[in-house]
Parts: sequence; C-alpha cells; structure tokens
Amino acid sequence: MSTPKGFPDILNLTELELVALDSGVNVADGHARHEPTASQQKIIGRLPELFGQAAETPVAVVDREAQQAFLSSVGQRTAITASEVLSCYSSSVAMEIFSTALRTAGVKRVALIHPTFDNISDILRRSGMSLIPVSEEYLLQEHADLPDGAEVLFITTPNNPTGWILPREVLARWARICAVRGVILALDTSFRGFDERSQYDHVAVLAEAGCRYVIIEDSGKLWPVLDLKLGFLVFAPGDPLPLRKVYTEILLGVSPLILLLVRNLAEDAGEGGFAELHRLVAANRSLVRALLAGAGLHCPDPGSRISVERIALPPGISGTRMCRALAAQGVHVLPGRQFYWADPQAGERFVRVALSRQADGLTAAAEAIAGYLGPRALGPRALGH
Ligand code: EGV
Repeated sequence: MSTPKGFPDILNLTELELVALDSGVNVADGHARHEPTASQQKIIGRLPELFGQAAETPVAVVDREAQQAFLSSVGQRTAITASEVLSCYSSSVAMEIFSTALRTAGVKRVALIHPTFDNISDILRRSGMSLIPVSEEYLLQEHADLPDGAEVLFITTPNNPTGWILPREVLARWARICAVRGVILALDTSFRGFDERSQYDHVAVLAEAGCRYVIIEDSGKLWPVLDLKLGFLVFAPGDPLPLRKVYTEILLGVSPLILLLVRNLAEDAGEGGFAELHRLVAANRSLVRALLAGAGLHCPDPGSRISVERIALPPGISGTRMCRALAAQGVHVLPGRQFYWADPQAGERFVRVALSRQADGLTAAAEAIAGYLGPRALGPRALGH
C-alpha cells in the first residue's frame, strides 16, 4: 500500500511506540508500566532466589508448571490437559512461528478481524498470506459465513483496541463452521487477563466442535516487570501444522527464570492480583473518560475492560495529524489509522490511549488531547450556539 497523500512516512504502531519510550508522556504502547502492587514487589524482591530455584529444577518441570499456572489463572483448564503448549518469549514470537507454519503448510488466505493491532496483519502478509477483513459486527451476525476461500479465521479476543469480546456461543458457532470446512480457527487472547468475560474455557468449546485451532496466549500486557514475559502457542496434539518444527528452528525454549517469574505472577493474579489489576484499569479508564467527557469527547467502547482505550475524534479531525502534533509536544498516543489494516482512512477518526500507567501521565495525555482540539472539542454549547 502506498503512503496516502498528506501523510508522508506512515510508521507502524510499534515504530511509534518506540519513539514514545522514555520521552515525555508515553501512553502509546500497551505494555504494563504502572507501579507493581505490594505482592508483585515481593515477587520481584525474590528474583535472586527464583534464579537459584530455576537453575536447580529440570526445565521441563518449570515450563509445565508455568504453563499450568498461567492458563489456569485465565480460566483455560482444558488447554492444560488437552492441548500442546509451546512457551515463547512473547506473543509476537508465537505469532511469527504460527505464520511461518501456515506458509510452510501452503496456506494462502486468512480471514482476519478488522480493526486490530497492525503487527498481526503485517506478520501474516510478510508470510505471503492474502487477508480478508471481517468486522466485529459481522462475527456476531447469526447467519454470517466464512469468506470465500478462507483457510484460517483469525480473531483477536478481547480485541485491541476496542475491547470487543467473542462470546462463548459465537465461538461455538464459528468452531462448528470451521470444523465442517477444515478451516483453522486462530485466536489471539493477549488481553484476556483484563476481562473475565473472555476467560471461559475456549479449548473446551473448540474441542467439542472438533475444529482445528491455534491460540496465542500472552502474559506481556498484564504485569509491570520490565517486559519479562511469555507468549504461549496452544494447539491440538497431532495438528498437521509444523508448529513444533518451526518453534525448534527458532527456540530451544525460554529462560526458566522467566518461566518461574510468570508462574509466581500468575499465582498471585489468581489470589487477588487480577482483582487489583482490574480495579487499577477501571479507575484509569474512569479518569480518562471523565477528563475527555469534560472536553466533549467520547469513548466509543463503553463495555471495554482492557488496558487501552479508543477515543473518537470530532468530525474533520485526523488522528494521524493529531498524534503528530501531540508528539511534538512530548505526548505520545497511538493513531487509529494503522489498526484499520484494510481501510486505513476509517481509522483516522480514532486514537488509542494506554491505561496501564500512573494517573499523572493519563491526566497529562487527556489534557493535551483536549487542548489540541480546543474550543472545537467543547461542542456547540461551549461556542455559544
Ligand atoms: C500494543 C509491540 C510488537 C506490541 C504492543 C501492543 N509490538 N510486538 N511488534 O507488543 O497493543 O501496544 O500490542
């Protein structure tokens, strides 16, 4: 796709997130950058001890226990007993392995949720896939069918940036369709730790329908531990995709220290850590919404509980231009455009703010957005009409 007129140098979202690192107010990336809780701080304080424990224990045991702890903390019981699980350094590494396995198997057409974080479409396209957009609304339609020729249906749930969730009965419906057609149902569930409504037992539903599935799990958005994190590739034993083969071309395994850290954080999450995380995100969401509502702006995803928030801009305002202007003032938010991988123009009406932050950064970001929009953001009443 060529760069559209008026927007030279459209960077991908991660390039924009990189610019935001360590500069001014960073509410760009979705990584966890809030203060650790007291019990997380305790786990961090035990890192030298965990190092020793990791060195002494057989790695297969540490790996399995981390997978079990993580999967059970997000409700994925059947995955523990019925799926094969491969631990990766991040969900994007898992995604890259999945995409390469698809290419190796000769898969060419992927139906992909739209909008969603741009590295998913970028990774699939780099593997030579042609992509067919499917909207969240379409996925929920009772009589919706798979797009012609689709060999994979890929859904991010909860979706990034909208927080939209694939309900259990809708997953069951798509799983039955995929089973009949021999289509692989792929899920990216990186944000599910934030929302209990997405923590029903997905593999139980998929196995019941008998479809092929690949799930990408992620600890990376949840805990503020300097990007020490894991992604997990979850799939049915015996699936013909060469996932294990591609995995071993890239990794022997992940660090047992990170495995132990994730296990401890997952256990803490189950013992109240998630409740605390949900309270933090909810409080930050309320703060941002209140500040923006005061400026006449609204958030189009009222039901979202994930750690990012989409903001709708008034007519005539370009998110790309606004993000550039704010970045020049040292305030970094993400434009909506790149999330709309099949229809970039449709994303111009939005920006995204990360909520896994301290309140002062969020306040500064919301004020900068309101300031940029000026009296326009205040609506007709403020203009005296
Ligand atoms: C988000 C960063 C990668 C990604 C951020 C993200 N980009 N991995 N290329 O982790 O929502 O900000 O998913």
